[in-house]
Amino acid sequence: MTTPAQRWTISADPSSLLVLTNGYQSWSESELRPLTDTPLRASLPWMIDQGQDPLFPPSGQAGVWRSHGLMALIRPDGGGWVGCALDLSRSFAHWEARIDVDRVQVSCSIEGPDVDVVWQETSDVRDTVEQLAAQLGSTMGALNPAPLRVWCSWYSYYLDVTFDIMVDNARLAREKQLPFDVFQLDDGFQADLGDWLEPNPRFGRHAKELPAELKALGFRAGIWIAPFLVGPHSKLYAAHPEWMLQNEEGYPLLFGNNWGGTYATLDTTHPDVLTWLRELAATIRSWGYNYLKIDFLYGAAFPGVRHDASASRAEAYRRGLQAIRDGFGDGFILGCGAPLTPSIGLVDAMRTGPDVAPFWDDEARRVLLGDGAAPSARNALHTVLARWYQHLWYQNDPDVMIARRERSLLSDQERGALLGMLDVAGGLRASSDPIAMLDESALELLKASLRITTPDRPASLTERSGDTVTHFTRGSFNLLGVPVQGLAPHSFSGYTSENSVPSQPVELDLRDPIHG
Ligand code: 9PG
Repeated sequence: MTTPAQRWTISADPSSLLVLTNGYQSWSESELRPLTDTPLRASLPWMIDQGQDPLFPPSGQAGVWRSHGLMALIRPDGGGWVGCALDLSRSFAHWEARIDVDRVQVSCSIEGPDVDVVWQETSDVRDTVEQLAAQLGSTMGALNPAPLRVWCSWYSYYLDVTFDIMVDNARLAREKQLPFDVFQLDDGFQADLGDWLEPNPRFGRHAKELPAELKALGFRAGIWIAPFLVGPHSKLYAAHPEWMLQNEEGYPLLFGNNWGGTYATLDTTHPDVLTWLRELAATIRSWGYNYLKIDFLYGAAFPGVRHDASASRAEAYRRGLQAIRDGFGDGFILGCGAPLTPSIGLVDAMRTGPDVAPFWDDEARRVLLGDGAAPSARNALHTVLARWYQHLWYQNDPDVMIARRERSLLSDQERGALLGMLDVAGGLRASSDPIAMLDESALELLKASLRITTPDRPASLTERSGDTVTHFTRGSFNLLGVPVQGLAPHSFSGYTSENSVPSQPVELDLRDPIHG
């Protein structure tokens, strides 16, 4: 199904160029690097399964850079070249830039039905990236609903969330007049992956009882599922092994590594699977939820043997996503762990980076094991900032602010960098902080992070204090471990601990966010 690659040769000194890459799915590393650098390549197979495209992972070789959908090369004057595919609803576009002695070989191969691709020289890479991203977004019918402010249970309570924790936090948020729109229950309420409608005794009650409590407090009810994943010990797996993506031997393919082991994924080219997904989303909607975070979506595009062997991976994925959209109707859908480009037009919002965590960096996993998709504040900033233009594809979800000082290793500067990330990315606002844990100054910081802003643009792509886009019109990030031009390590110039609000927050008029 892959057509022969298109190729271009760039006659420019490779050591003078930067490359802007876009990773495959929400968590995959995206960056702005000297072309001569070496990309990280994860050393454990499950990290590639879970954080990369196994059919087109980072090269791990000096001077060989891969990118999904869109890629740019940048000269010292800010001009350069931008490549973008123009319709990615049924195909993946695999870009590669490769140093060839004193020039650069660029290629784009399309996996799936052939599509038009542009590779364009420009005097301003920033403008051209935005123009081509806008063109792709409009061809694919990108959705642009009002951004929402979400409290999500994951980043404080993880799998130990309970019904009472949700209601207690919602009640306190109301008492303290915190401006959240949605209270979203994350992973932990379900019996197993796939057995979403059955409660986990640890949660205390059934998730269908929660929306009434949240609505009574004036919040929209949100919930998380990983709709394509199936646990190997689940009832769904036992009942329908033929619904799973298969390996070459005709058995369900088990891959990844989370929740203590591997998992299977649904084959979204199977008609009965699509009916089941549609009904799952409709059932959750009928419980009173109108905000749905769908996670680990890359499962439906994982390489394997499918019922409809003629479907490309992107096509198979989009059929599954369409079934969920059909079942959930006009409710708000947030994609996560999702192949980015085939989601455009079907999701309201998209996670555009790895998970934020209450610490700056996990150097062992990132540097020694080569996994740039690992949860950490640094990895979230790194990837989100390199995707500044993706608000043209959906509402960006740069992930949570962590305002609390307890149960967190983040410094004030690092909290400021997270606040700056939310400010420049625009889009959704989210927090998981236990409300009772927040003192006055943490509450102020949380409120500052809940202010909706318009997405910012880079001030420069050639000046950098880190291996991503760091210089924006509203301020600069220093992601390095040393001060740069008076800017402290791990900080944002628009926010410091002495100056507790962002320098130029741009507040939007929120349209009525309650639709459905
Ligand atoms: C629930 C969580 C939250 C979170 C999602 C996703 O590769 N990893 O180690 C890895 C860990 C956690 C993770 C994704 C990847 O989190 O992004 O918001 O919903 O699932 O299980």
